[in-house]
Amino acid sequence: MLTRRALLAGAAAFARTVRAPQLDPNTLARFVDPLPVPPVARQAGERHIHHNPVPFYRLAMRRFETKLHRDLPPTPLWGFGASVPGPTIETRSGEALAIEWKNDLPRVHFLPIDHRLHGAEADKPEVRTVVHVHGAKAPPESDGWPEDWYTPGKSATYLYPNRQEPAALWYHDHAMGINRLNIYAGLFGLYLIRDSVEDDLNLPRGPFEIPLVLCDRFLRRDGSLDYPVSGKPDAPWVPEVFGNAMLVNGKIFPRLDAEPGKYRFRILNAANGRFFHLSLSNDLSFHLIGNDQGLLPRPLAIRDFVLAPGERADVIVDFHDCRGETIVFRSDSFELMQIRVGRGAVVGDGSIPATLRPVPRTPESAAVRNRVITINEFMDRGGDSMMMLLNNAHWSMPVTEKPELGSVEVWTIVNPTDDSHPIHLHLVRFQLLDRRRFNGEWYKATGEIRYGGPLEPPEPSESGWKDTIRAHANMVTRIIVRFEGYPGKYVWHCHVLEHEDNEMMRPYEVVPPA
Ligand SMILES: [Cu+2]
Repeated sequence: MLTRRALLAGAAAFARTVRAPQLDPNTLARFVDPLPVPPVARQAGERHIHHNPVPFYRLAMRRFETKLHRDLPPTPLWGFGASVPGPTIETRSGEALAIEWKNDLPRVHFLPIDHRLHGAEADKPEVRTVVHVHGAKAPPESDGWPEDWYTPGKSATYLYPNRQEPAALWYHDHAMGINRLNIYAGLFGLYLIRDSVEDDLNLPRGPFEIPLVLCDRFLRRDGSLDYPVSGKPDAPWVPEVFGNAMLVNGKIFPRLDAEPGKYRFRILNAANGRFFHLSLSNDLSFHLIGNDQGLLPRPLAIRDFVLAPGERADVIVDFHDCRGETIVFRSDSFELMQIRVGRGAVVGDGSIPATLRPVPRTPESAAVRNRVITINEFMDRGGDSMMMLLNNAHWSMPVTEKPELGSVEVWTIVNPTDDSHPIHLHLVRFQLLDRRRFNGEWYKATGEIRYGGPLEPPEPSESGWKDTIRAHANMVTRIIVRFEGYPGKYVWHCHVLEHEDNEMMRPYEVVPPA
């Protein structure tokens, strides 16, 4: 007799094999949809935490359909609330809040699960979620441990103390072994922390402050999401996904009607694997004012910059001299969004201050330990990437990184692979010390680091506080980290989601000082 679960799985498999043809996004009319801005999350009451009332939010993950472009049929997505990106959480430094993350999703997944991956075995429920706020200094029980997933109908309530400087964080699914599929389906949104120091800077705000959440997807002509598969039916995992349809705030080729004033754009790369290389078609400068973990000491004028998956950029663009112009926001040859600058007078667009906020450099002498971390890639017999590891260790092996609470460590990331990997540590913020080219082939053969270039200081766009760092191919990347926050178990991983789901994630444990 067939169980209900087997019947459902069979139906899902059938739906996957009968595929509509893929969409060529270049056939879509450009810049016909206004840029949507995700709604701000609304408080749902208060919760008492240690006898103190804190704002309470409830965000449900649901299946819904939405149009990604005027001329496409609605796309079935999974998102928070009723939008992708989900509602933006707005909060302030030092003001705690609680969120109930509710799983109201269907019981069958609509994207191809690979049951060979650790944590996604066939005996696990297909649809599982657990939410992590990327960049949050949260206690371990509220961090979204990848194995603390729960199934449809269930929820988890997490407390966020927000004892950290203002920054653009983001929330997303982190469920073991299917995180890449859940995020591809739409389970992500922004989480903005502000404070009075930032308020006093008079940065562009209100209608002049706009989030730009970037991602790429493959779509079918019927509008549905297409997640690529390997071609091996029992092993559908692919090592990377680079979609051909670029979405900004959930729209393909949107248009922003702007005033000829200053705009603050909070940019997030929420893609599974694509690195965006961003610029404006008229070569107008971005005034970079912040990155992952908040404001830089002072603005930096840059013409272009790279954002890897998980990274954020906080930029001001001044359209004052662009009255009547039409500008394209682009990533290399991909057109992401059009900006049509009006001709009217501008009121209340804020300023670009000369200085922003002190970012004291953590001296290397403060470090009590230097941990050397290697990135290891394994190929199958056909030369295809099969798996990537951190320090040659699988997820389930014992914890090896146990920094003491409050201590400072240098992590030296040795990457002899041919890919750049964005490495993210939960809980903490850190600074990039430097990078240095080395001979990856020699290292793989001998285990010895043979440098082939000088020390390279951080790029301007990577100065300041980071929580995700690009470990470039054949480079040694050094970061300095102070393990502030809470003792307990956290994770660190590559933010290329296909890598993360296939063992490129490890636990680490912050231990009380001896
Ligand atoms: Cu990676």
